[in-house]
Amino acid sequence: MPVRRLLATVLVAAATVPLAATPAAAHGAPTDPVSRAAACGPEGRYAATSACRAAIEAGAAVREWDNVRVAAINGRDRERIPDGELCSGGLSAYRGLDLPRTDWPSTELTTSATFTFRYRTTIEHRGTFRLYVTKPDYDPRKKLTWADLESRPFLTRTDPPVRAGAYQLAGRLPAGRSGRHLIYTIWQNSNTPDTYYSCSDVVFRGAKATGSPPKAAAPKSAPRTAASAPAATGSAVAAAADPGVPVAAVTDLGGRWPVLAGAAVVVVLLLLIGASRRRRGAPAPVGRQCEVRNHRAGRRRIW
Ligand SMILES: [Cu+2]
Repeated sequence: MPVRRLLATVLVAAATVPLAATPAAAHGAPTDPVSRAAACGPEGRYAATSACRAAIEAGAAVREWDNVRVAAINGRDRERIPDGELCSGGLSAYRGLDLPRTDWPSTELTTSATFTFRYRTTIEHRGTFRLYVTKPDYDPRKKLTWADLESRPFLTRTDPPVRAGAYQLAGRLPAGRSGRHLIYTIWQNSNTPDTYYSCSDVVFRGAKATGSPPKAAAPKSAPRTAASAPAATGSAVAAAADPGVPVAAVTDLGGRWPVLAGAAVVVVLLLLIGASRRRRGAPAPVGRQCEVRNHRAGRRRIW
């Protein structure tokens, strides 16, 4: 029925408007193997662990789990990021991520196995990912230094594909590791001045003859940003105003159905515009003000 189709089209279009108009949330972090910032994020499943609680107490702005970001590094990571502060990118707002602990949320991996790393993105950027692994004698009880990492990345990918809200970095896990290690991910943007730093704690197991796939040591967290809530609300509104309902109801009302259908559309649009304005009215957190400046051109929300 044309009216249903029209209503559905208008509602879907209206539901997407507030998302497109919302300022960009942030940028990204590894979610598989899960990074400390993503694991401890407010909606991550690990926020209640001792490690995350200690990190937040020491200072870890994990509400912005995807914003461990430093401008103007230009590839001079080892000169600019001090030893002992690798996981925070040297940012005092994230210093809790540098805590030397043996109980950070970790992901179990199989040495030498093929693996697709996932780096969740809230704004896509162009750039190169470099992944480093700790040397075989790594000691998680000490703060991470550059000397703890292999000097060369075991994986490098430039502008990898994005699927399901995450960059997909297909590759192979490092060989010759066992037990607790750390994968250090550097994402150097090429279309912004920024570089992102992330620590993912992992536990390596030896390769199995059966070739069973790697398993996570704990339930995997797919951290959601605040963006998930408005998106869900938008869908809920669209579902509640399912065009099938008003159209069926008004068939008994003679020629008044176009008026009622029009009124329903107007009401839904007003609700959505109101919600959008309320969101825009909220003051941007400090970390996001510079980000909005940096990302005015390339802003695109993908989930
Ligand atoms: Cu960004």
